Amino acid sequence: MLNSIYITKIVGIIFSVILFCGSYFSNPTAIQEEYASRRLAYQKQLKEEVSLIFNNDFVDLKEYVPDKNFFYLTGCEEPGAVLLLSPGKKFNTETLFLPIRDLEQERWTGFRMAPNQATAEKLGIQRVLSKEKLRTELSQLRMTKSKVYTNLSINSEKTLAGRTYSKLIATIKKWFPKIQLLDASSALGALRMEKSKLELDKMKKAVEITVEAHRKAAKTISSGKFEYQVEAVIEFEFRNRGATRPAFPSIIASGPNSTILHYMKNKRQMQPGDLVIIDVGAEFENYSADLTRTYPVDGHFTNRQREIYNVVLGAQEAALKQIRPGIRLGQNDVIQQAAYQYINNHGRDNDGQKLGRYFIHGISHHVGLEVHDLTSQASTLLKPGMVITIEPGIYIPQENLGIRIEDEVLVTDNGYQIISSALPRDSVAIEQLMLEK
Ligand SMILES: [Mn+2]
Repeated sequence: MLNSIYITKIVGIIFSVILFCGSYFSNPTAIQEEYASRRLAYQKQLKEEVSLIFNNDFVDLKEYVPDKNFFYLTGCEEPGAVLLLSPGKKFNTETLFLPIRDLEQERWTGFRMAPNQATAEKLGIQRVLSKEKLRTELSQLRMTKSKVYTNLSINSEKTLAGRTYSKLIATIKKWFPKIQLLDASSALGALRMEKSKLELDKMKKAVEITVEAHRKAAKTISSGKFEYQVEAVIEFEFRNRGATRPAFPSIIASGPNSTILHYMKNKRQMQPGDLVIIDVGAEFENYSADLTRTYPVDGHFTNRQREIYNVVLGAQEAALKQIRPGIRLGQNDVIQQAAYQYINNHGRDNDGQKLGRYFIHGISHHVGLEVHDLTSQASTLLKPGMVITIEPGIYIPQENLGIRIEDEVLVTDNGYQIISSALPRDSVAIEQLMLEK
Protein backbone atom coordinates (compact mmCIF):
# COMPACT_ATOMS: atom_id res chain seq x y z
CA MET A 1 0.00 0.00 0.00
CA LEU A 2 1.28 3.44 -0.85
CA ASN A 3 1.92 6.13 1.66
CA SER A 4 -0.46 9.09 1.17
CA ILE A 5 2.52 11.48 0.86
CA TYR A 6 3.78 9.53 -2.14
CA ILE A 7 0.32 9.61 -3.69
CA THR A 8 0.23 13.42 -3.34
CA LYS A 9 3.68 13.60 -4.92
CA ILE A 10 2.72 11.32 -7.80
CA VAL A 11 -0.48 13.26 -8.42
CA GLY A 12 1.61 16.44 -8.40
CA ILE A 13 4.06 15.05 -10.94
CA ILE A 14 1.27 13.84 -13.24
CA PHE A 15 -0.38 17.25 -12.97
CA SER A 16 2.82 19.10 -13.94
CA VAL A 17 3.39 16.75 -16.87
CA ILE A 18 -0.14 17.52 -18.13
CA LEU A 19 0.52 21.25 -17.66
CA PHE A 20 3.83 20.97 -19.53
CA CYS A 21 2.23 19.11 -22.46
CA GLY A 22 -0.61 21.62 -22.44
CA SER A 23 1.77 24.54 -22.85
CA TYR A 24 3.81 22.65 -25.45
CA PHE A 25 0.74 22.01 -27.60
CA SER A 26 -1.73 24.67 -26.57
CA ASN A 27 -5.06 23.29 -27.75
CA PRO A 28 -4.37 22.19 -31.31
CA THR A 29 -7.19 23.09 -33.68
CA ALA A 30 -9.06 20.40 -35.60
CA ILE A 31 -7.08 21.32 -38.71
CA GLN A 32 -3.73 21.12 -36.89
CA GLU A 33 -4.78 17.73 -35.55
CA GLU A 34 -5.61 16.50 -39.02
CA TYR A 35 -2.18 17.44 -40.37
CA ALA A 36 -0.53 15.89 -37.28
CA SER A 37 -2.45 12.65 -37.85
CA ARG A 38 -1.37 12.61 -41.52
CA ARG A 39 2.26 12.87 -40.43
CA LEU A 40 1.72 10.05 -37.97
CA ALA A 41 0.05 7.82 -40.57
CA TYR A 42 2.87 8.55 -43.01
CA GLN A 43 5.54 7.73 -40.43
CA LYS A 44 3.79 4.47 -39.58
CA GLN A 45 4.13 3.43 -43.21
CA LEU A 46 7.86 4.11 -43.10
CA LYS A 47 8.40 2.34 -39.78
CA GLU A 48 11.80 3.34 -38.40
CA GLU A 49 13.02 5.39 -41.37
CA VAL A 50 13.73 9.09 -41.57
CA SER A 51 12.07 11.47 -44.05
CA LEU A 52 13.05 14.80 -45.48
CA ILE A 53 10.13 16.45 -47.24
CA PHE A 54 11.00 19.57 -49.21
CA ASN A 55 8.72 22.43 -50.12
CA ASN A 56 9.24 24.37 -53.34
CA ASP A 57 11.16 27.60 -53.03
CA PHE A 58 10.32 31.01 -54.36
CA VAL A 59 12.10 31.47 -57.70
CA ASP A 60 12.48 35.01 -59.11
CA LEU A 61 9.11 36.50 -60.00
CA LYS A 62 7.58 33.25 -61.19
CA GLU A 63 4.29 32.19 -59.65
CA TYR A 64 4.96 30.31 -56.43
CA VAL A 65 3.12 27.02 -55.96
CA PRO A 66 3.78 24.88 -52.86
CA ASP A 67 4.89 21.28 -53.25
CA LYS A 68 1.73 19.24 -52.79
CA ASN A 69 3.32 16.44 -50.73
CA PHE A 70 4.87 18.95 -48.38
CA PHE A 71 1.55 20.77 -48.11
CA TYR A 72 -0.30 17.49 -47.49
CA LEU A 73 1.85 16.77 -44.44
CA THR A 74 2.05 20.29 -42.98
CA GLY A 75 -0.71 22.57 -44.28
CA CYS A 76 2.16 25.05 -44.59
CA GLU A 77 2.97 26.99 -47.75
CA GLU A 78 6.19 28.68 -46.60
CA PRO A 79 8.69 28.70 -49.50
CA GLY A 80 11.98 26.92 -48.93
CA ALA A 81 10.81 24.97 -45.87
CA VAL A 82 12.01 21.41 -45.13
CA LEU A 83 10.25 18.90 -42.91
CA LEU A 84 12.30 16.29 -41.03
CA LEU A 85 10.37 13.33 -39.68
CA SER A 86 12.14 10.78 -37.52
CA PRO A 87 9.90 8.05 -36.21
CA GLY A 88 11.07 6.30 -33.08
CA LYS A 89 9.86 3.33 -31.10
CA LYS A 90 8.69 5.59 -28.29
CA PHE A 91 8.51 9.06 -29.75
CA ASN A 92 8.17 10.57 -33.20
CA THR A 93 10.08 13.77 -33.78
CA GLU A 94 8.92 16.27 -36.34
CA THR A 95 10.98 19.34 -37.11
CA LEU A 96 10.27 22.02 -39.67
CA PHE A 97 13.24 24.00 -40.91
CA LEU A 98 12.60 27.50 -42.25
CA PRO A 99 14.99 29.76 -44.12
CA ILE A 100 16.58 32.49 -42.01
CA ARG A 101 14.54 35.67 -42.36
CA ASP A 102 16.04 38.43 -44.49
CA LEU A 103 14.21 41.63 -43.61
CA GLU A 104 15.71 43.55 -46.55
CA GLN A 105 14.49 40.83 -48.95
CA GLU A 106 11.06 40.80 -47.30
CA ARG A 107 10.57 44.39 -48.48
CA TRP A 108 10.60 42.95 -52.02
CA THR A 109 8.90 39.60 -51.68
CA GLY A 110 6.84 39.86 -48.53
CA PHE A 111 6.64 38.63 -44.95
CA ARG A 112 8.10 35.24 -44.09
CA MET A 113 7.45 32.99 -41.12
CA ALA A 114 10.09 33.02 -38.40
CA PRO A 115 11.73 29.78 -37.24
CA ASN A 116 10.54 29.84 -33.64
CA GLN A 117 8.14 28.30 -31.13
CA ALA A 118 5.32 30.70 -32.02
CA THR A 119 5.37 29.39 -35.60
CA ALA A 120 5.48 25.82 -34.26
CA GLU A 121 2.31 26.48 -32.27
CA LYS A 122 0.65 28.16 -35.21
CA LEU A 123 1.32 25.13 -37.43
CA GLY A 124 0.89 22.49 -34.71
CA ILE A 125 4.32 21.04 -35.53
CA GLN A 126 6.55 19.97 -32.63
CA ARG A 127 9.59 22.11 -33.47
CA VAL A 128 10.37 24.83 -35.98
CA LEU A 129 14.07 25.62 -36.35
CA SER A 130 16.26 27.69 -38.60
CA LYS A 131 17.46 25.85 -41.72
CA GLU A 132 21.04 26.44 -40.54
CA LYS A 133 20.46 23.76 -37.91
CA LEU A 134 19.61 21.04 -40.45
CA ARG A 135 23.12 19.52 -40.42
CA THR A 136 23.34 19.31 -36.61
CA GLU A 137 19.88 17.79 -36.39
CA LEU A 138 20.65 15.23 -39.08
CA SER A 139 23.92 14.22 -37.38
CA GLN A 140 22.06 13.68 -34.11
CA LEU A 141 20.01 11.06 -35.96
CA ARG A 142 23.25 9.19 -36.75
CA MET A 143 22.64 9.58 -40.43
CA THR A 144 25.83 7.78 -41.39
CA LYS A 145 23.97 4.62 -42.38
CA SER A 146 20.35 5.68 -42.59
CA LYS A 147 17.91 5.52 -45.40
CA VAL A 148 16.15 8.81 -45.97
CA TYR A 149 12.84 9.05 -47.78
CA THR A 150 12.23 12.24 -49.74
CA ASN A 151 9.45 13.68 -51.88
CA LEU A 152 11.96 14.47 -54.61
CA SER A 153 11.96 11.88 -57.31
CA ILE A 154 15.22 9.97 -57.64
CA ASN A 155 15.78 11.90 -60.85
CA SER A 156 15.20 15.09 -58.94
CA GLU A 157 16.22 17.49 -61.72
CA LYS A 158 12.84 16.79 -63.30
CA THR A 159 10.78 18.41 -60.56
CA LEU A 160 10.66 22.04 -59.51
CA ALA A 161 11.47 21.12 -55.91
CA GLY A 162 14.28 18.90 -57.18
CA ARG A 163 15.83 21.76 -59.15
CA THR A 164 15.43 24.13 -56.24
CA TYR A 165 17.01 21.66 -53.85
CA SER A 166 19.64 19.96 -55.99
CA LYS A 167 22.33 22.05 -54.24
CA LEU A 168 21.03 21.22 -50.77
CA ILE A 169 20.72 17.53 -51.65
CA ALA A 170 24.31 17.53 -52.92
CA THR A 171 25.41 19.20 -49.68
CA ILE A 172 23.53 16.64 -47.57
CA LYS A 173 25.17 13.82 -49.53
CA LYS A 174 28.56 15.43 -48.87
CA TRP A 175 27.84 15.70 -45.15
CA PHE A 176 26.62 12.12 -44.94
CA PRO A 177 28.21 10.08 -47.75
CA LYS A 178 26.49 6.84 -46.71
CA ILE A 179 23.05 8.37 -47.00
CA GLN A 180 20.63 6.49 -49.24
CA LEU A 181 17.87 8.69 -50.69
CA LEU A 182 14.61 6.88 -51.40
CA ASP A 183 11.35 7.91 -53.02
CA ALA A 184 8.47 8.51 -50.58
CA SER A 185 5.86 8.96 -53.30
CA SER A 186 4.29 5.51 -53.04
CA ALA A 187 3.78 5.89 -49.25
CA LEU A 188 2.41 9.40 -49.75
CA GLY A 189 0.21 8.27 -52.64
CA ALA A 190 -1.34 5.55 -50.49
CA LEU A 191 -2.47 8.21 -48.02
CA ARG A 192 -3.40 10.89 -50.53
CA MET A 193 -5.77 8.64 -52.52
CA GLU A 194 -8.31 8.52 -49.67
CA LYS A 195 -9.71 11.98 -49.04
CA SER A 196 -10.73 13.28 -45.62
CA LYS A 197 -13.82 15.42 -45.01
CA LEU A 198 -11.62 18.53 -44.95
CA GLU A 199 -10.20 17.60 -48.34
CA LEU A 200 -13.59 16.68 -49.81
CA ASP A 201 -15.02 20.05 -48.75
CA LYS A 202 -12.24 21.83 -50.63
CA MET A 203 -12.60 19.56 -53.65
CA LYS A 204 -16.35 20.12 -53.78
CA LYS A 205 -15.73 23.88 -53.67
CA ALA A 206 -13.23 23.58 -56.56
CA VAL A 207 -15.87 21.61 -58.49
CA GLU A 208 -18.60 24.15 -57.67
CA ILE A 209 -16.44 27.00 -59.02
CA THR A 210 -15.63 24.99 -62.15
CA VAL A 211 -19.34 24.22 -62.72
CA GLU A 212 -20.14 27.94 -62.55
CA ALA A 213 -17.32 28.69 -65.00
CA HIS A 214 -18.73 26.05 -67.40
CA ARG A 215 -22.18 27.68 -67.12
CA LYS A 216 -20.72 31.09 -68.01
CA ALA A 217 -18.74 29.54 -70.88
CA ALA A 218 -21.88 27.86 -72.25
CA LYS A 219 -23.55 31.26 -72.53
CA THR A 220 -20.48 32.86 -74.14
CA ILE A 221 -19.84 30.32 -76.90
CA SER A 222 -20.95 31.39 -80.39
CA SER A 223 -19.55 31.22 -83.91
CA GLY A 224 -17.23 34.16 -84.65
CA LYS A 225 -15.85 34.23 -81.11
CA PHE A 226 -12.28 33.11 -80.44
CA GLU A 227 -11.44 30.19 -78.17
CA TYR A 228 -9.42 32.52 -75.92
CA GLN A 229 -12.51 34.64 -75.29
CA VAL A 230 -14.20 31.61 -73.76
CA GLU A 231 -11.00 30.88 -71.82
CA ALA A 232 -11.05 34.46 -70.47
CA VAL A 233 -14.64 34.11 -69.22
CA ILE A 234 -13.79 30.81 -67.51
CA GLU A 235 -10.65 32.02 -65.81
CA PHE A 236 -12.33 35.27 -64.72
CA GLU A 237 -15.01 33.15 -63.07
CA PHE A 238 -12.38 30.98 -61.33
CA ARG A 239 -10.61 33.93 -59.77
CA ASN A 240 -13.76 35.89 -59.08
CA ARG A 241 -15.09 32.96 -57.05
CA GLY A 242 -11.94 32.54 -54.98
CA ALA A 243 -9.97 29.95 -56.93
CA THR A 244 -6.20 30.45 -56.80
CA ARG A 245 -5.48 29.52 -60.39
CA PRO A 246 -6.50 27.09 -63.13
CA ALA A 247 -5.42 23.62 -61.95
CA PHE A 248 -4.01 22.96 -65.45
CA PRO A 249 -3.91 24.88 -68.75
CA SER A 250 -7.50 25.41 -69.89
CA ILE A 251 -8.48 23.46 -73.02
CA ILE A 252 -10.93 25.24 -75.35
CA ALA A 253 -10.81 23.07 -78.46
CA SER A 254 -13.21 23.85 -81.31
CA GLY A 255 -13.76 22.20 -84.70
CA PRO A 256 -10.69 20.20 -85.76
CA ASN A 257 -8.99 21.07 -82.45
CA SER A 258 -11.65 19.03 -80.63
CA THR A 259 -9.90 15.88 -81.90
CA ILE A 260 -6.59 16.92 -80.26
CA LEU A 261 -6.60 15.71 -76.67
CA HIS A 262 -4.40 18.33 -75.03
CA TYR A 263 -4.96 21.30 -77.35
CA MET A 264 -4.28 24.42 -75.30
CA LYS A 265 -3.36 27.18 -77.74
CA ASN A 266 -6.97 28.41 -77.61
CA LYS A 267 -6.57 30.83 -80.52
CA ARG A 268 -8.95 29.59 -83.19
CA GLN A 269 -12.07 31.47 -84.25
CA MET A 270 -15.09 29.23 -83.77
CA GLN A 271 -17.10 28.43 -86.90
CA PRO A 272 -20.77 27.57 -87.46
CA GLY A 273 -21.38 23.82 -87.04
CA ASP A 274 -18.33 23.29 -84.79
CA LEU A 275 -18.26 21.39 -81.57
CA VAL A 276 -16.11 22.84 -78.79
CA ILE A 277 -14.60 20.72 -76.02
CA ILE A 278 -14.07 22.61 -72.78
CA ASP A 279 -11.81 20.76 -70.34
CA VAL A 280 -11.03 23.01 -67.39
CA GLY A 281 -10.58 22.96 -63.62
CA ALA A 282 -10.21 25.49 -60.84
CA GLU A 283 -7.70 25.06 -58.07
CA PHE A 284 -9.20 25.99 -54.70
CA GLU A 285 -6.99 26.06 -51.59
CA ASN A 286 -4.54 23.73 -53.35
CA TYR A 287 -7.21 21.23 -54.48
CA SER A 288 -7.95 20.68 -58.17
CA ALA A 289 -11.10 20.14 -60.18
CA ASP A 290 -11.31 18.62 -63.67
CA LEU A 291 -14.54 18.81 -65.68
CA THR A 292 -15.17 18.47 -69.41
CA ARG A 293 -18.22 19.23 -71.51
CA THR A 294 -18.70 19.41 -75.25
CA TYR A 295 -20.88 22.20 -76.63
CA PRO A 296 -22.26 22.84 -80.14
CA VAL A 297 -20.98 26.29 -81.15
CA ASP A 298 -24.37 27.23 -82.70
CA GLY A 299 -26.29 26.16 -79.59
CA HIS A 300 -27.74 23.00 -81.12
CA PHE A 301 -26.21 19.64 -82.03
CA THR A 302 -26.58 18.28 -85.56
CA ASN A 303 -28.11 14.79 -85.80
CA ARG A 304 -24.68 13.25 -86.32
CA GLN A 305 -23.14 15.17 -83.41
CA ARG A 306 -26.00 14.17 -81.10
CA GLU A 307 -25.70 10.54 -82.20
CA ILE A 308 -22.01 10.41 -81.23
CA TYR A 309 -22.64 12.54 -78.13
CA ASN A 310 -25.13 9.96 -76.91
CA VAL A 311 -22.62 7.16 -77.48
CA VAL A 312 -20.11 8.99 -75.26
CA LEU A 313 -22.79 9.63 -72.64
CA GLY A 314 -23.86 5.98 -72.75
CA ALA A 315 -20.21 4.94 -72.31
CA GLN A 316 -19.93 7.22 -69.29
CA GLU A 317 -23.06 5.64 -67.76
CA ALA A 318 -21.70 2.16 -68.44
CA ALA A 319 -18.41 3.07 -66.74
CA LEU A 320 -20.16 4.68 -63.76
CA LYS A 321 -22.15 1.51 -63.13
CA GLN A 322 -18.89 -0.34 -62.43
CA ILE A 323 -17.73 1.96 -59.65
CA ARG A 324 -17.74 0.58 -56.11
CA PRO A 325 -15.17 -0.26 -53.44
CA GLY A 326 -12.92 -3.19 -54.28
CA ILE A 327 -12.87 -2.57 -58.05
CA ARG A 328 -9.40 -2.33 -59.53
CA LEU A 329 -8.42 0.89 -61.27
CA GLY A 330 -5.52 0.34 -63.62
CA GLN A 331 -4.66 -0.59 -67.17
CA ASN A 332 -7.55 -2.20 -68.97
CA ASP A 333 -9.73 -2.42 -65.87
CA VAL A 334 -13.48 -3.20 -65.88
CA ILE A 335 -14.37 0.52 -65.90
CA GLN A 336 -12.29 1.15 -69.04
CA GLN A 337 -13.62 -2.05 -70.59
CA ALA A 338 -17.26 -1.09 -69.93
CA ALA A 339 -16.79 2.28 -71.67
CA TYR A 340 -14.81 0.77 -74.55
CA GLN A 341 -17.36 -1.99 -75.16
CA TYR A 342 -20.22 0.50 -75.16
CA ILE A 343 -18.44 2.75 -77.67
CA ASN A 344 -17.42 -0.17 -79.85
CA ASN A 345 -20.97 -1.52 -79.97
CA HIS A 346 -22.79 1.73 -80.71
CA GLY A 347 -22.53 3.89 -83.83
CA ARG A 348 -20.15 3.70 -86.80
CA ASP A 349 -17.72 5.98 -88.59
CA ASN A 350 -18.32 7.10 -92.20
CA ASP A 351 -16.66 3.93 -93.49
CA GLY A 352 -19.03 1.75 -91.46
CA GLN A 353 -16.27 0.86 -88.96
CA LYS A 354 -16.86 0.44 -85.23
CA LEU A 355 -15.98 3.39 -82.99
CA GLY A 356 -13.76 1.70 -80.36
CA ARG A 357 -10.63 2.81 -82.22
CA TYR A 358 -11.60 6.47 -81.65
CA PHE A 359 -11.54 6.16 -77.85
CA ILE A 360 -7.81 6.61 -77.40
CA HIS A 361 -7.20 7.59 -73.77
CA GLY A 362 -7.71 6.35 -70.23
CA ILE A 363 -11.18 6.53 -68.73
CA SER A 364 -10.12 7.69 -65.29
CA HIS A 365 -7.55 9.18 -62.93
CA HIS A 366 -7.48 10.22 -59.30
CA VAL A 367 -8.03 13.92 -58.55
CA GLY A 368 -6.94 15.80 -55.43
CA LEU A 369 -4.10 18.14 -54.60
CA GLU A 370 -2.98 17.53 -58.16
CA VAL A 371 -5.26 17.17 -61.15
CA HIS A 372 -3.67 13.80 -61.91
CA ASP A 373 -3.29 12.99 -58.27
CA LEU A 374 -0.50 10.97 -56.72
CA THR A 375 -1.33 7.28 -56.29
CA SER A 376 0.30 4.31 -54.65
CA GLN A 377 1.87 1.85 -57.06
CA ALA A 378 1.17 -0.99 -54.65
CA SER A 379 -2.59 -0.56 -54.37
CA THR A 380 -5.04 0.07 -57.19
CA LEU A 381 -8.31 -0.99 -55.56
CA LEU A 382 -11.04 1.61 -55.15
CA LYS A 383 -11.93 2.53 -51.56
CA PRO A 384 -14.58 4.84 -50.10
CA GLY A 385 -13.27 8.42 -50.00
CA MET A 386 -11.36 8.21 -53.27
CA VAL A 387 -12.19 10.75 -55.98
CA ILE A 388 -11.71 9.79 -59.61
CA THR A 389 -12.75 11.16 -63.00
CA ILE A 390 -14.86 9.27 -65.50
CA GLU A 391 -14.08 10.70 -68.92
CA PRO A 392 -14.87 8.75 -72.07
CA GLY A 393 -14.36 10.43 -75.43
CA ILE A 394 -14.66 9.81 -79.15
CA TYR A 395 -12.38 11.65 -81.58
CA ILE A 396 -12.96 11.26 -85.32
CA PRO A 397 -10.45 13.55 -87.11
CA GLN A 398 -11.93 13.00 -90.60
CA GLU A 399 -15.23 14.46 -89.35
CA ASN A 400 -13.63 17.24 -87.23
CA LEU A 401 -15.63 15.66 -84.48
CA GLY A 402 -14.34 15.30 -80.93
CA ILE A 403 -16.59 14.71 -77.91
CA ARG A 404 -15.55 14.18 -74.30
CA ILE A 405 -17.65 14.19 -71.14
CA GLU A 406 -15.79 14.24 -67.83
CA ASP A 407 -17.18 14.20 -64.31
CA GLU A 408 -15.69 13.73 -60.87
CA VAL A 409 -16.92 10.82 -58.82
CA LEU A 410 -16.57 10.10 -55.10
CA VAL A 411 -16.35 6.39 -54.24
CA THR A 412 -18.83 5.70 -51.42
CA ASP A 413 -19.43 2.67 -49.16
CA ASN A 414 -21.85 1.10 -51.66
CA GLY A 415 -21.05 2.73 -54.98
CA TYR A 416 -20.40 6.27 -56.07
CA GLN A 417 -21.63 9.83 -56.02
CA ILE A 418 -21.08 12.27 -58.91
CA ILE A 419 -19.79 15.43 -57.23
CA SER A 420 -20.12 17.47 -60.43
CA SER A 421 -23.78 16.56 -60.96
CA ALA A 422 -24.82 20.25 -60.91
CA LEU A 423 -23.46 20.53 -64.46
CA PRO A 424 -25.86 19.10 -67.10
CA ARG A 425 -24.63 16.13 -69.11
CA ASP A 426 -27.58 15.34 -71.36
CA SER A 427 -27.38 16.85 -74.89
CA VAL A 428 -30.74 18.63 -74.60
CA ALA A 429 -29.84 20.04 -71.18
CA ILE A 430 -26.55 21.30 -72.66
CA GLU A 431 -28.50 23.14 -75.39
CA GLN A 432 -30.81 24.65 -72.76
CA LEU A 433 -27.82 25.77 -70.69
CA MET A 434 -26.48 27.65 -73.73
CA LEU A 435 -29.79 29.53 -74.10
CA GLU A 436 -29.88 30.74 -70.46
CA LYS A 437 -29.14 34.39 -69.90
MN1 LIG B 1 -9.17 14.53 -66.54
